[in-house]
Amino acid sequence: MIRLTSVQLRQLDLPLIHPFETSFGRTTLRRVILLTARSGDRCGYGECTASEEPLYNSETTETAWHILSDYAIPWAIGKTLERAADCATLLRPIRGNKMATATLETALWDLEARQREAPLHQLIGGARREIHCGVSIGIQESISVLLAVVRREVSAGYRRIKIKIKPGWETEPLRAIRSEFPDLPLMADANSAFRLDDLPLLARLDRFGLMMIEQPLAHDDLVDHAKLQRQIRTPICLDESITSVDDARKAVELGSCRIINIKLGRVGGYSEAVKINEYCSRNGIPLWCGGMLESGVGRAHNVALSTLSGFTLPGDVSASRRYYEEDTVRPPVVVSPDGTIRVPELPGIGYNLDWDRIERATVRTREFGLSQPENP
Ligand code: OSB
Ligand code: MG
Repeated sequence: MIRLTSVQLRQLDLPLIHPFETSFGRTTLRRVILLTARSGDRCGYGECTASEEPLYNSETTETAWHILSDYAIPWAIGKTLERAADCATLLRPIRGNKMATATLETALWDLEARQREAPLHQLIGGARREIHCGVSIGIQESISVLLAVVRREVSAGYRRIKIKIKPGWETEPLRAIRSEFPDLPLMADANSAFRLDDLPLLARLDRFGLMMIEQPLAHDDLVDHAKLQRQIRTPICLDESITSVDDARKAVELGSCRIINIKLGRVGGYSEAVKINEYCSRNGIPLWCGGMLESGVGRAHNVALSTLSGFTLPGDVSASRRYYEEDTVRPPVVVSPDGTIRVPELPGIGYNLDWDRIERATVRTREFGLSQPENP
């Protein structure tokens, strides 16, 4: 039983070690929301994966703060939930804004696992004790810098390399990596930067033997992706386009993709992620866990998610120190030399929060309790 007695929101400003560049922009500082949900003497933690700007999807850190503060938290506080899984039902009337609602949903799953003194992977029905890790490499200033980064990540043991592409930064970077690493598991993520008119160019990427091309076309499109998939050999993986199990089913029925990545925030949390896992396992669609440059708490949730049976491909779950000098959890998330993360067996997400680090990164805080008026 979860009776939500108080919630704390904190915004943390966390500088990235290196700027991260995609087809839609450059990130130098992550503004993340850390949510603490309390029931009696237990707490659970969630991290909001919305970006600073509405470029990956329509949400931002600021819109998530608003939706959490003015809707999701006031609706949930004081309520008694049988299980964390009931949170999704409670928040269902909120349209869109899934990264906001997932912040609370994932915190409640962590809380329920801690109440049961069980690791979160067990509560969600995970099947792995070790997960396979890949890396996502942003757009670089030159091919030689890109090659240096790829060499470093390959020597660190990562099991697949993904590079970000955009029009004008696709063929040459992929050709350069392929000629040095003919057998490397390699893929490319366009973050919606191409159009169906680019079909000839995208079809020519087939020769690089990519594991997949991620989200080449519009964030909200399934039809053109299906047309494209019929014309290219490289499997399409959808990211932005899949926000629910219904989206996944429609994409699979239309032939819009052969692979799906799941991000907890994008689909609204564990309840929906578990449904997508079941649907995709039944239909032979491989899954992997995507990333949104999470700090420790979000990364720990990604580790738990990656234990689900359908997550058969290496995900974008990498070591904290690729992005952050200091992580928000202790010990930080580390990757072994063979490119794996051992799934922690401690209760909940299985990592301890580093409150000293969190305090120093906090730029605003808001508390919600039973005694407070609903909308102060
Ligand atoms: O599309 O997968 C993406 C980062 C920010 C926004 C979108 C994406 C990404 C990544 C980073 O690829 C993955 C990671 O967290 O390592
Ligand atoms: Mg992506």
